[in-house]
Amino acid sequence: MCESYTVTSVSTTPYDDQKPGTSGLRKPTQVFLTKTNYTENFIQSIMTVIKPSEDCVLVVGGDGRYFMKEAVRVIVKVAAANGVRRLIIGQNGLLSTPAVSCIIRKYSATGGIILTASHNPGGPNADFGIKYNISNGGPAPSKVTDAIYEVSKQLNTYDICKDLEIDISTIGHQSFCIGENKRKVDIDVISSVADYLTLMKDIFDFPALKNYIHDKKLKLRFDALHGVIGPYAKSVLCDELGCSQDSLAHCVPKEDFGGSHPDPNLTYARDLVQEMEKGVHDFGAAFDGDGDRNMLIGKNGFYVSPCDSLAIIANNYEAIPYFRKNGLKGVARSMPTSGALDRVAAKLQKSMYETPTGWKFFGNLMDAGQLSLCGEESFGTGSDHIREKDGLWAALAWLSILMHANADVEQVVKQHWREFGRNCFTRYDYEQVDVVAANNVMSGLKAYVENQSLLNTEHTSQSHTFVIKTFDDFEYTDPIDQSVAKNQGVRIIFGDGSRVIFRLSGTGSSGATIRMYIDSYISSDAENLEASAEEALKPLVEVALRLSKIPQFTGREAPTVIT
Ligand code: VG1
Ligand code: CO
Repeated sequence: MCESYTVTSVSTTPYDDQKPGTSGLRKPTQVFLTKTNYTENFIQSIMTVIKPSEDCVLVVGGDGRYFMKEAVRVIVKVAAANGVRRLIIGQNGLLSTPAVSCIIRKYSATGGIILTASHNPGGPNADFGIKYNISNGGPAPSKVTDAIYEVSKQLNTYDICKDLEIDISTIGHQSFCIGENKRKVDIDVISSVADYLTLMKDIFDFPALKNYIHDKKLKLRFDALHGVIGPYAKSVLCDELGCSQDSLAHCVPKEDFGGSHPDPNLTYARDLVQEMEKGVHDFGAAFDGDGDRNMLIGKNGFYVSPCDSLAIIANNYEAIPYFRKNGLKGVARSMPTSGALDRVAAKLQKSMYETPTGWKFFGNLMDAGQLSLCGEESFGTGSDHIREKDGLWAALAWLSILMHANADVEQVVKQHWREFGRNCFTRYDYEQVDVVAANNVMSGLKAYVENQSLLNTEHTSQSHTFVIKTFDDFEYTDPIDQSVAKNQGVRIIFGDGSRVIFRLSGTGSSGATIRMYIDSYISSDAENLEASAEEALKPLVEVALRLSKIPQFTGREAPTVIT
């Protein structure tokens, strides 16, 4: 006998703002709290699009932020009413984004719903988010998110099992009977960490890493910024690799991430940088709220740019058992990510793909067996072991490289520059800019794309002269399904290979965020190879600001964040 629940159809009013951005629907938490049925509507829209069949299995979990548990409750009730056969839920609702991807693939699930606004702050006065992933474990492609959005704009009713309440705090199995024909729904609450840990042990040589850390007396510091990675970091570092508990910083997930941004960059993960600067720890890593991003820091605070990190992992792929076994099929980077990877791909004679911003664009290539390793400048690195970027994976990849090279972080990075030259990279973010001003910046740039009047013109700053060779709006045709993504960022490429890119963020929850990306190449024999990247980038930054007129249009003298 199983407990029975009835399905109620509730009438509702559609919303016109439930359009998923670069990575899911992200809004101020207040929107979810105060707009009637806002969550129910969106979950119903997902259900209407995926049309759960009798073998539909969904994975559900999130980064622990405020409102997550409430959202899990809603998902259980609406999914059960819509015919989902089985739900796999992380204990207490906690699952990192990479873990969701891993679990979808491992159990051949139909998809998953991830409750996170990733690196955006959390709490009643910050952000919440909901993201749908498909059966390959990756973020839903645009055709799916567009369909969800279309449904959401016309939704008049949602189905719900109002009284179905489940316990998500205890690992175990529960079954319920739904509706008149007693359709069965199975709910499995699983360990947040176990499946992901098994996968990591498959990819990396844990016993060797443990010995290496022990023999070299390495001191590690992993900072979870109070996001979901805490329990994963504890399990991997302390329980498996034998590190002491003081390797863990901010590793207890909090609903408001302790009041700060769970964003692993030099600004918001300042604490880690300061700790590393003391010279006590050998290797440090910080992760974002949902655990898919990583920032890596070496001894004495040596910073590894995410673009370099990707290129260095590619060049050292044989240090990672998974790649040794499966080979490196091809590599990819998002368009604004620096060209450091391109140089490695050329040396290794591997295919290199340049995709629009957002992890969903890597999925098809991976599914087709053409892509093994990819990354984004936004502190995202990953491989085809799952279909999301993976913060902890990146840290373990680096540990494997350090072990293989028997060198420290700084030595590995500098050796790479000496071999390939150095792509200095920076990103300026202008957050919460007036939407009209942001659009003016972009239309000004697009006018240049239209009329091509700046082609071959010279732009000088601090005795550097840059000649514009390409001024375009990036467009991408997926090599696998031929789908086309237009308007993916205005790109200016100069004669020396340096690049400047402008685009508007698709993950903010209010106002507009302008991102300006600068990628400037220093050849391996240059005197300033190891000098400060900031200095090296100055001339190009100045040219970029002049061309885009960001200060004039936005009234901002300086960006909100520089990474
Ligand atoms: C940003 C980054 C992008 C990343 C996305 C999701 O998008 O630039 O590279 O894939 O966030 O990351 P946008 O549209 O704001 O530039 V996560 O860790 O927030 O899911
Ligand atoms: Co994230």
